[in-house]
Amino acid sequence: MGLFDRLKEGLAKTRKGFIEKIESVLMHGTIDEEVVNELEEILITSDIGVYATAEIVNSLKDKIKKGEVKDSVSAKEFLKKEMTALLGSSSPVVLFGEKPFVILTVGVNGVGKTTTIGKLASRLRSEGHSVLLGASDTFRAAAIEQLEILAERSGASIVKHQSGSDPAAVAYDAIESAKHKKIDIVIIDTAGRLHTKSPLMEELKKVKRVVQKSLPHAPQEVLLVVDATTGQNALR
Ligand SMILES: Nc1nc2c(ncn2[C@@H]2O[C@H](COP(=O)(O)OP(=O)(O)O)[C@@H](O)[C@H]2O)c(=O)[nH]1
Ligand SMILES: [Mg+2]
Repeated sequence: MGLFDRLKEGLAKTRKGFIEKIESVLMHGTIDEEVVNELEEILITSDIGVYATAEIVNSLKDKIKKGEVKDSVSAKEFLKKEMTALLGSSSPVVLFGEKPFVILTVGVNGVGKTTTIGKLASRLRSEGHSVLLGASDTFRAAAIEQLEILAERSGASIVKHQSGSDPAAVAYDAIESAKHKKIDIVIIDTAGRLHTKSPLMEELKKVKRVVQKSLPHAPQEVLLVVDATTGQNALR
């Protein structure tokens, strides 16, 4: 096989999705120790995490021993049930403290902070909460316009200043306005920053300090947005 073909084959393997990998292992119909080991490897390499994988594999082995899982069909059924159970179900956001409940978003550039704010705002609105967005990303071009569109779509209010203005001042005004209008939740959008860029990290600290001048226990929640493809390491 030529170099190019080998490369193509290698890439095809990584391209194969998680479900496809599971299916190809279970294709043979039988389920024995070797198949279980292969499944374990897929779970680990798909970033399910060591603990969760051990839990799934151990209960799979247990089911096989008891004869409750005998073939690939019942194994697949079992895996599906087990993994859905591990994910758990979503529960409504619990708000606490004096109104408004303030959520500050942080994360590196382009990770999806603003998009996540839009989704979160829609969900909170659908749960019956009033929401105000603070456009504290005054740095990136069009960041304010992006947030405005998301506010409009989700039925949230917005507090914004001019592009390039002080993010902390926007956050302060957002909270003041929310207090005045008795709004339940404020979500502050911020400019992306790497933890290594110290002036920007200082700016984030300032946002927090200034926010606390308006509402001492705020922000009640800091939402770190990470890229899911980073895997479990993002939590370290
Ligand atoms: N594939 C994918 N793209 C996303 C997701 N969330 C956001 N994006 C895109 O990533 C880009 C940056 O998102 P944005 O929310 O502006 O990131 P921010 O800089 O952290 O605010 C945009 O083009 C989004 O459409 C996601 O979950 N999946
Ligand atoms: Mg953004």
